[in-house]
Amino acid sequence: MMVAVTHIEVVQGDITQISVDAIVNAANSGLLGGGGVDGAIHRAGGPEILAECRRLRETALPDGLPTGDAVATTAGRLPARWVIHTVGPVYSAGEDRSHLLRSAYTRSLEVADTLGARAVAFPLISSGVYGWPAADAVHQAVTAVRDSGTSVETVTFVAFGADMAGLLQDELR
Ligand code: AR6
Repeated sequence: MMVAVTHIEVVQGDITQISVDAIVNAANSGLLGGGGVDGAIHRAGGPEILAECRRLRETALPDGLPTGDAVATTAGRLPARWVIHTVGPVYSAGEDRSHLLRSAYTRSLEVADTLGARAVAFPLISSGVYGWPAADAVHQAVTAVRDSGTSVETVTFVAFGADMAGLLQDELR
C-alpha cells in the first residue's frame, strides 16, 4: 500500500508573498473580509477574491461559511493559484473548541485535495483576533495536518513573527 507522507515546513513572513498552489485564509463566516491575515490577503490579491466571495454568499453559502469549514476561490493577483478560506473558532477558556480548530485545517486540506493542490501554506488559524493561545494553536495545527491523511505533498506554516516560528520549530522537533 502507498502511504502519502506530507512534508511540513515552517517559514517566517507574509503569507501573501508565498508561491504555492494554495494559501489558506483565516477568514470569518461572512467571507467578506476583515483584519489580520484576511485583510492582508484581500489587499494583496485584489478585488477578484472579494467578488468571488460575494458570489458564494449569493449562491452556495447564503448563511456564510460555518466555523471549521473551508471553501476555495481564485487568488486574484497573488502568486498562489487559489485561496482556501476557512473559519477557525474564537478561543474560549470555558469551552473546548479545539475540534473546530483542527477541522479548519483538515477541511482546508480536503478542499486542497479536491483542487489537486500539492503545496499549501497556512497561517496559524485563530491565533490572532480570535485569541487562541499561540503554543496550543501551533500544537493543534501540526497534529491536525499530521493526522489528516491528505494527498498534499508540502504544507508550509507561515509564522508572522519570530516567536511563532520558534514555537512551530519546537513542535516539529
Ligand atoms: N501572513 C501570515 N500570517 C499573518 C499575516 C500575514 N500577512 N497577518 C497576520 N498573520 P488573524 P484569526 C497572523 O487575526 O485569529 C480577521 O478579521 C497573525 O499574527 O489574522 O483566525 C478575520 O476576518 C496570527 O498569528 O486570524 C476574522 O474576523 C494569525 O495570522 C478574524 O480576524 C491569525 O491571526 C480571524 O481571526
